[in-house]
Amino acid sequence: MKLFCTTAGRFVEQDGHYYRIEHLTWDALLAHDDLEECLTAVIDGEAPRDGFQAAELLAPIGQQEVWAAGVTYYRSRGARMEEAKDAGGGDFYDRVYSAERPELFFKSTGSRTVGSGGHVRIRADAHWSVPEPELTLVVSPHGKIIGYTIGNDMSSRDIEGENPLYLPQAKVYDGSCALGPGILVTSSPLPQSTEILLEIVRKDRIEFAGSVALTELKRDPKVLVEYLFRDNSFPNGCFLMTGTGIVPPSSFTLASGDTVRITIEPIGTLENEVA
Ligand code: DO4
Ligand code: MG
Repeated sequence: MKLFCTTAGRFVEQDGHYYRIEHLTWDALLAHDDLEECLTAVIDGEAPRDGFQAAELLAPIGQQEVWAAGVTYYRSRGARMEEAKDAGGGDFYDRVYSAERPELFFKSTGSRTVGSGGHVRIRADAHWSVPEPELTLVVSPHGKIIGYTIGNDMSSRDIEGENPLYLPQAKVYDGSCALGPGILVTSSPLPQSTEILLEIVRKDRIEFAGSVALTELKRDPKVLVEYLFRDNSFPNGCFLMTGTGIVPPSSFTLASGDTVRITIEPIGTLENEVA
């Protein structure tokens, strides 16, 4: 079962049929620990509705905050150590990779987040920018994982590499986050064999492609959520990106007009052009 936010309203997809949700707001939906049961009850006896195909997708976010975990894959650890070595910060990334406490940082709000089909942005004062394709947890106000979506943690690597204390500027700016296409509603963990695929298309050519499987994710999603909820409340629930395991070579930087395509089956594909 999937949940979508569109210009024509909120839709549940089940077995290829789309049902419109009339009475519950997005925030009210994501407050349900038993979202799957709630949606099953909402569509029970309802007829499928037209309108989904013609509508534009919106980011599946209301008042939730977006947080992110970092250095959760070996590939990210290595890339970060390299980018920060001249600033003397490389060691921090090595240490956080193996520490008990994970790196967690604030990433975005709804206003800075775009949905599939929207434009992500690169900072005007950055000269080395990359997408970060990340499995993203949808978490209820009680800290329960109620679904999954795809996230793009757009990052300015030259800014974070100059000094790790610049991380918030490298990570949080208008259009720095994409979520979508919708939410796969399930409380079951995704299989370890699940793959994250990234394609960056430039002028109709694949400029970079990479993939990683969830077996490479060093941290248990439930433990990441447990750390995030320590002494922190999320009255509307939240999104938690789980980190990137795909990093393009250091010679690569995104350019305006590039298309970033991230696929995680069974969630779908998040596709965004760089403004
Ligand atoms: O510590 C820097 C950011 C790490 C990150 O965003 C990632 O590993 O995905
Ligand atoms: Mg990241």
